[in-house]
Amino acid sequence: MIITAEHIQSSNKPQEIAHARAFNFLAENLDKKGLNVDLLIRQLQELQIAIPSWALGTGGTRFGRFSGGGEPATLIQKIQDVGLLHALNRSSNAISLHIPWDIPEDYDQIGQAAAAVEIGFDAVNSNTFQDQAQQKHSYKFGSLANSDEAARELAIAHNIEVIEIGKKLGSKALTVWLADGSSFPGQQSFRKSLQHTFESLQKIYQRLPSDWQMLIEYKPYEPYFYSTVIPDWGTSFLLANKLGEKARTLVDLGHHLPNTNIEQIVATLMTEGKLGGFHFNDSKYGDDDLTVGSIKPYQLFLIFNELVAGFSETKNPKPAWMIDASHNLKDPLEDLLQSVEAIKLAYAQALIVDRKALAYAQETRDLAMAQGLLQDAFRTDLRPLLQESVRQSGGAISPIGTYRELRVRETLIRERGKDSKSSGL
Ligand code: AOS
Ligand code: ZN
Ligand code: ZN
Ligand code: ZN
Repeated sequence: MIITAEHIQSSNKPQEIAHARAFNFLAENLDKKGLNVDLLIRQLQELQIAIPSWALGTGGTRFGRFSGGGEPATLIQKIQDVGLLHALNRSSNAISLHIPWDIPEDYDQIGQAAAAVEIGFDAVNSNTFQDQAQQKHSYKFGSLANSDEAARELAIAHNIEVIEIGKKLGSKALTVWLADGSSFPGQQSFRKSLQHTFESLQKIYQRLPSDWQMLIEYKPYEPYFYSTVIPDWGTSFLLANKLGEKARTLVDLGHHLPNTNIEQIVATLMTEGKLGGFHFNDSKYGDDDLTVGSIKPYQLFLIFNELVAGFSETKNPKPAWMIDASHNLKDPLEDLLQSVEAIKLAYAQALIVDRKALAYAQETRDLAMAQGLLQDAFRTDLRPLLQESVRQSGGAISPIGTYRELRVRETLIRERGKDSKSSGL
């Protein structure tokens, strides 16, 4: 299934008059506030969010899995699915692969499939949280942190192999998430496991090309429930600092204990130039991996508020923008369209914050004004601006509407079958 420019145009056509009315009204108001609408549109167009290969199929819980059908069963099909998203929203021009779930067989063929739908390859993810068939040493008690040197060496070799795969695809980053940890007090030495983790990461870091980054995730619990070796941003930051310039922290929004102030973490990391990337998702309780913006859109806005401030006030390089989600109930492609839209809306809201007035309110300790300035931006309905930016890029005014109108899922089920199964968790 391919979505063409003609498909998009004919789907946009009946919406154009109403859209133009809403956009012009908004643009006039933004203009009156002294905002440059054309610049906002360009900034929105430039924000591209990578799609995780593992979120294109139906996720499961430990209780069951209910596929919606038409899942991409091969890497090429996953690339094509991201191509469908990108054709609709012009905002998802890259895929993030997980190895060994997505090992390419024929690199030329994979490269061509990606080029055909105008997408590239974002960070490659290593997987040392599962044992593969015939694996010599188990990761049951850890990978880079394992007390067994042979298991550590295997995990190091795997990460180096992932870098090699990424190099052939044009990726520029390796994301490391470790499940390593313990479920019972006394099970392992905190200090030894952290030291092993550092030394293992160092060996991987030595093999990182000069224009690559190593992105280090943190997570307080799960799959183990007493400790993890990299439980929080502080530990990730510590490792990144010790490793060197190319290592940075990756913030997965679901990897925090309840009520953690994530926007403050973002601000601190940016000040130190160590914010490497994001795994966007949303959650109510833990690593729920729900649609971005579905539970805490204000938090998402506050995070973007720090990001936008950090872009001009710190030297932090542009972070890698990725989604990390799991779809148990919704159509994965619809869910991803909603997630990308939520991210871009939060970005747009942060872009219209009156930063001069906010700085003045902070200096003069005008608390009501400071809060009001943020909420004024958050409560401005910027959807027509986002729609206009996508429309001008050749995308759909209502991506999900067009997706449904074109009967994309039905077509994918027809092409791939009801029971096709995507690799992943
Ligand atoms: C796991 O909780 C992390 O979020 C990782 O990013 C992981 O690699 C990804 O979720 C795929 O399972
Ligand atoms: Zn993640
Ligand atoms: Zn996670
Ligand atoms: Zn998650």
